[in-house]
Amino acid sequence: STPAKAVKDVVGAAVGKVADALTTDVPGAPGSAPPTVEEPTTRHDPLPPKPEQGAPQTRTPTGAETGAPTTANGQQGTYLTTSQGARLRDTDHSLKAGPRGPTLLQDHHLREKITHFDHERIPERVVHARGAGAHGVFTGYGSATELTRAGFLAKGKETAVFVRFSTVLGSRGSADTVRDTRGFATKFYTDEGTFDLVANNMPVFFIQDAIKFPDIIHAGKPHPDREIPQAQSAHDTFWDFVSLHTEAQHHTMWNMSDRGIPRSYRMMEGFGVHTFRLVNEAGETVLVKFHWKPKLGVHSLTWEEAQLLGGIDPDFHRRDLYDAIEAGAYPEWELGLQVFPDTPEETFAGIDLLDPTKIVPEELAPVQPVGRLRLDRTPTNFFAETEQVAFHLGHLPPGIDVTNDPLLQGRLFSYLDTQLTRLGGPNFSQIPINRPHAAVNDMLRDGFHQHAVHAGVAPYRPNSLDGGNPFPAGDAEHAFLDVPVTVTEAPKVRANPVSFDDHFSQARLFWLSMSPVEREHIIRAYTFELAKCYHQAIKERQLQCLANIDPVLCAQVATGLGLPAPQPTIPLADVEPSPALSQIGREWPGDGRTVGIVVDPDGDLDGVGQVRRAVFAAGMVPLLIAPHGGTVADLPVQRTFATARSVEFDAVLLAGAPVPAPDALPARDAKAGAADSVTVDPRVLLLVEEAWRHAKAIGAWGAGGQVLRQAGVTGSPGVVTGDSGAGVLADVQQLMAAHRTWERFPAAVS
Ligand code: HDD
Repeated sequence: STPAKAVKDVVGAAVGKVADALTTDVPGAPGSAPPTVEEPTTRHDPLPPKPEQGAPQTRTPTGAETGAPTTANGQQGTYLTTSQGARLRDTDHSLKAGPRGPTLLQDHHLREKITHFDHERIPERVVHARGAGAHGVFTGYGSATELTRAGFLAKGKETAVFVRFSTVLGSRGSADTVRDTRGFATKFYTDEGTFDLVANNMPVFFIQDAIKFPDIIHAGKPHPDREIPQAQSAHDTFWDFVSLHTEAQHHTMWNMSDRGIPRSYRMMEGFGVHTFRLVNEAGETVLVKFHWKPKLGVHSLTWEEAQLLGGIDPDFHRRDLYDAIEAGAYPEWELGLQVFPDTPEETFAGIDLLDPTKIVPEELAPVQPVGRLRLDRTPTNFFAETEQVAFHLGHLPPGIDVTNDPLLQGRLFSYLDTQLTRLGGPNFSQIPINRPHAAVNDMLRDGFHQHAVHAGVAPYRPNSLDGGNPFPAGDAEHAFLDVPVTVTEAPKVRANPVSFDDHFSQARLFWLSMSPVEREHIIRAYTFELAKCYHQAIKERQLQCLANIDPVLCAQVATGLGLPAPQPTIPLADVEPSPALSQIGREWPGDGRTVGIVVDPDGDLDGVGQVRRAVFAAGMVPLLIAPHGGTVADLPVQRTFATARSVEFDAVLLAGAPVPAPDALPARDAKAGAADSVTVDPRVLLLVEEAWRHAKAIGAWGAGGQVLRQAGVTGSPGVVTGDSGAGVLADVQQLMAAHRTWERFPAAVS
């Protein structure tokens, strides 16, 4: 044969081998064994992102649209591909030297898949690692236009926002309901540049100078030797620090109050903490503090609920936020300002506005609403949005400037710095969630993860080669204005102003502003946390701090710890309480609240159907709890006696007295005095007992009354009975407006 024919034969044989391999080795290919599990085979495009959930506007740092296909969900086309777009026929088997042979290094798909997986995690945030985010819209009222040139506060102006709520101490996988401060960080994508309001749900901070931030966080984080406890302040190092470093006492008091265990992210206030400076078109300035006021009011869990939820539903706050938004119960807040004259002293009513451990009571400086925030979209992808969002106090639009608060000054350094490690370099503002919606033309170039294709040759100023671009803007073009505040000539010192020495008066103000039941909760929280400490000296030192705040508080906690109550070492501050600090005594809308409805298959199922519709109509979420899943008389069952726990519900309704299901826990005898002969499923009894203990509204009609009797709660405040579900629900709704039936809690102090 000719040489040409020989080559053809070899190629032909090789092609034949490839063809054999394709027909014998590929699962699902003709001739191979049928797959044991049936996969869907109809080909279709990837699921689109949730409605209207594309990435934020895609712009290059030069402000131009990228024109690239949207990769918001990173998935295009029907077929599985490599990261380079080559279609793949198999991703379940590595390329091996025979079915039983070693894996070949040349398997580029295997290496790409595993290498990418190995690098999926980025460092979690050094604080605020655990969080949940949502998109929304901010609408200005126009009431602040005389105070600031910031355009997003103009009347009717709508600005896209992303908000991330968080705990502070815990790691990414920690529980939501721990006792801790909550972060409330808002990114306003304004036309004039991004504004980040990096707030907390408490208006004060542990320290007055940012140089102490590593200290307080080292003390609050788990002990360095055993790395326990997770996401807790109830341990020695935390109390060691705050008892030695008494400026932390005011913030600690907030943490020990019900504010430390919010019912929901939707029911928290937010505070910018620091005093900021606003500047208007005329160049006039005022000092302000930012406040977020939730439409639903400020509400908390009880400590026992928080603890149970840590095990039963560690994602409670996340779930609550997403469920509410997806159910259309969009959380809302008003942004408000406390406004102070910009005087050289930077004080108001004797309170140092640069001291972040101090509030200005709302009774002295009312919070003036300037706009409304509504969260109406959950993220499409947690990592891309919630994890990669990067906040920074230096992200300021024209019209808002900083003050000399030494905590704020240090934060201005820390937030940019931390993103360099966390997000892998200086180009994190190009990540979709961080991209400004204002045009960007910044002369920053190159660096890791540079996504922009910059045009031009002269990223410097002045230049003649790029026609002088980019040009500096002036007042007419709404440039950012560094307010020309006079800096007093003074020697360099490492020292605080004398006014920063007052560490106890406002902790006392907070304590005195609480209702009896809120004080009781504070006492219990201190007692719990200090009882968890091992070192006697730390408990004694913290009791000394409490003595300087209030003798009653100190005595109660000392009793709980079995220690003597010390005498104050300073005169008790003579302060006026601030009723605005109390969470109790008003009525609030019930949007998105959950109502657990216990269904007895032999009970009033028509009534259950009506009540369920009425709960929906009231903007709340009915969850049917039945002995088994599926449906009961065509009603969908969301929880079973095995999966339901009272902590999930804001109120419990009983439409019957279900007898123990086959999988029930061992029952105990009915309470003395309960005349009913029927035994109720013990899990339903537990549900009612816990709901009662947590001061929640409970309602029953028909045979449901038997459950109340067996639980021993009939006639108790906040427990209603009636002939019809509709009537009972109306009463329960009324009770829910006050959040809890407060009189059920014992109040040791008044
Ligand atoms: Fe901070 C994150 C709020 C003081 C350093 N902080 C962070 C977040 C919130 C706050 C809500 C989470 C942002 C997000 O969701 O990504 N921090 C506050 C408030 C403070 C405060 C209200 C006092 C008034 N923080 C503070 C100080 C420092 C930091 C004094 C450092 C000197 N904070 C950081 C940080 C974090 C952070 C290390 C961690 C992750 C991040 O920034 O992006 O830079």
